[in-house]
Amino acid sequence: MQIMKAIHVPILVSTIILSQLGCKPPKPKDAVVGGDAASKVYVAPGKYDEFYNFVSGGFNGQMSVYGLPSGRCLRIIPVFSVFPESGYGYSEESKPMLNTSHGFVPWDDLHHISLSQTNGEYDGRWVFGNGNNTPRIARVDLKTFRTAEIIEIPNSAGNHSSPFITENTEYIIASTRFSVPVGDKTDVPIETYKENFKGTVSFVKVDPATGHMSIAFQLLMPGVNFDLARAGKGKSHGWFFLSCYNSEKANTLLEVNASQKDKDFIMAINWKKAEEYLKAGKGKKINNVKYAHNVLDEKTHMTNSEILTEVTMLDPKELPGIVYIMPCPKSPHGCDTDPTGEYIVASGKLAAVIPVFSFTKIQQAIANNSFEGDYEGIPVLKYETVLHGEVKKPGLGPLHTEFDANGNAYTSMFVSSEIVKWNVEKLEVLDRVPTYYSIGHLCVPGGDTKKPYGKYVIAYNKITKDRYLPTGPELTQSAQLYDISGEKMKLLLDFPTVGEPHYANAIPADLISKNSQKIFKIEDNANPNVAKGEGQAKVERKGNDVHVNMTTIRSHFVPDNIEGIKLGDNVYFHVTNLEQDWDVPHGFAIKGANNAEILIMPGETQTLKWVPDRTGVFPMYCTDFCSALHQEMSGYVRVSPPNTNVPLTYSTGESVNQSTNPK
Ligand code: RUQ
Ligand code: CUA
Repeated sequence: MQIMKAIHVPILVSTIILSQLGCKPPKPKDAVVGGDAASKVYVAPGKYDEFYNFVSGGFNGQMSVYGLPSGRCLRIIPVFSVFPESGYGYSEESKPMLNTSHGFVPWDDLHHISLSQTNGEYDGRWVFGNGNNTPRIARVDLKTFRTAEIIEIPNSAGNHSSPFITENTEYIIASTRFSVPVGDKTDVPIETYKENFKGTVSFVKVDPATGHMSIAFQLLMPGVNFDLARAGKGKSHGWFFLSCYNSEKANTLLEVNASQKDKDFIMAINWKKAEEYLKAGKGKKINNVKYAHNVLDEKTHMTNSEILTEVTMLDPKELPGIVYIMPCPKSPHGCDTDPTGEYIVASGKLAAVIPVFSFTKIQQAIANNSFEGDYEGIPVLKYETVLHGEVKKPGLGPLHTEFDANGNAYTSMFVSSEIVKWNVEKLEVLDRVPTYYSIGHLCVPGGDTKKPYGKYVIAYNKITKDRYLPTGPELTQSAQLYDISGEKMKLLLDFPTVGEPHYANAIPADLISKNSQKIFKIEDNANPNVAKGEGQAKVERKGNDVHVNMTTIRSHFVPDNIEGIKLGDNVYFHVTNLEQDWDVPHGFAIKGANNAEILIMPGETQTLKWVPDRTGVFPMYCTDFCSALHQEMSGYVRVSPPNTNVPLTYSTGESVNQSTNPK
């Protein structure tokens, strides 16, 4: 999140600016918390939280899951980043998930998440996240809380405006932050930005049965910067609204040069119309692209990665009726549609008002051809004709808006460090509360759907300063929970978060907990190297590769003594966890492996590749405290010189087995 350097000193600067605006700056850190706050967030031992809060991790490339109202961290889900805790991105099965057209990219910047929806409400099946840097979208399966699929987005550079979901999860929509040269000629002078640089908006289809993603089509857009978006809902279902800045098309010093005009754009996209053109064969096949598509196979627990080479492009300049432009004050960031689908709220980072557009008026203006001109061949609607109205004096630096079920909106104000509650219909400010400090995103449970659950708003703050015990130069990121059940918002709780949270969703716990998978059935395990019982454990040599099909059960490995490995071998430990009880993982680690240990869930097979770099005897052990005799869960592997005649043998207890391919 970068706006201007100066606003990173929030109190000082906002005091100055706010005194001009007549709003009050946040009070110092010990602002009053209501006397009943503790009981409102207290979840007694053994009791459950009411909501799961899925929070993006920003620069850590992960998602984290909190219980609400307690703010307890329940899990970190690795998505775009390797995760030593589980071996995600290290095990042979999971490595291909992080494959891209640039090769293995084990990190990213995850900003926004979207829970899957049916009829505009959360259905608890999947949660999607964006990779901001190497443009990617991930799908996490909420049965297992695991990343099940990642698709790369071609013709995109910086997948910030993503992933936005339509009301039946028909599409996940992803737009490029940076416009770049698109097409055959990409090696062009940067100063030819205005002629050669283009933006794209990608419509990623989601298979309703499996969740599998594929790029249905892309729209070729003017070379601006796309920022944030929301799909229409209810009456505006079939439309999509997208904020963009840099309508100046600057390619240097954007801080100044992209803030010249007093209006940038919200784009309104009629995706049903785009679908018609696509059906009518108006799309152009583009074959100079390369993008990875990685899917986890639930039966083998392995990820398959393929590189795709084609997308279909629609050009709205030539295909009228797909895209319209609405002028919008000053570098809009958040673009949010209210639960009815009638209102589109645009938050201009540098604007003094919050404009609210009306879907009905947009439709009328289009029908009446009420355009003020065009921008690169795309019709521009007149601001006044599509405006429902403006929220006056909302605060400073509006970023994002969420909604409750009673017609109210909650907008985060980065510069004035507050949440402002206002009525969507009347555009009246109703309440404001300080946040500590410099709020970015905010989340109301269901606040981006047709049926918000309300109850709370959570602030995800950029600056922590004096809220927690100091931890050196780097402080924890902070979320804050407010009660919104009454007229006035009330601060209940601060809780630390992981990474740098951007957007988050919160969903009633029972929509997910009832489907939570407890084990993988061992009889369904189709991993090619599974050992479904200790009798199937074996060690085999294939040239320089040695495959150890190993089992774990409390509290031993089979085999636990292996000899005959040679220096120069690649050793693959395919470890199957034979347990069939909930919450009994085993881990596997071997001395000298320059890789993570791996954690294997009941019924699962995971593979650690080890390339020994010296001869000797190497202990291996279980890394997860699984039983009273966990410390005994260990074994030895002997490595000999390349020309050794030590035969390849393996054993557990007394009986020693000769490998079937001892050479
Ligand atoms: S953007 S605040 Cu990606 Cu607002 Cu984070
Ligand atoms: Cu298995 Cu510890």
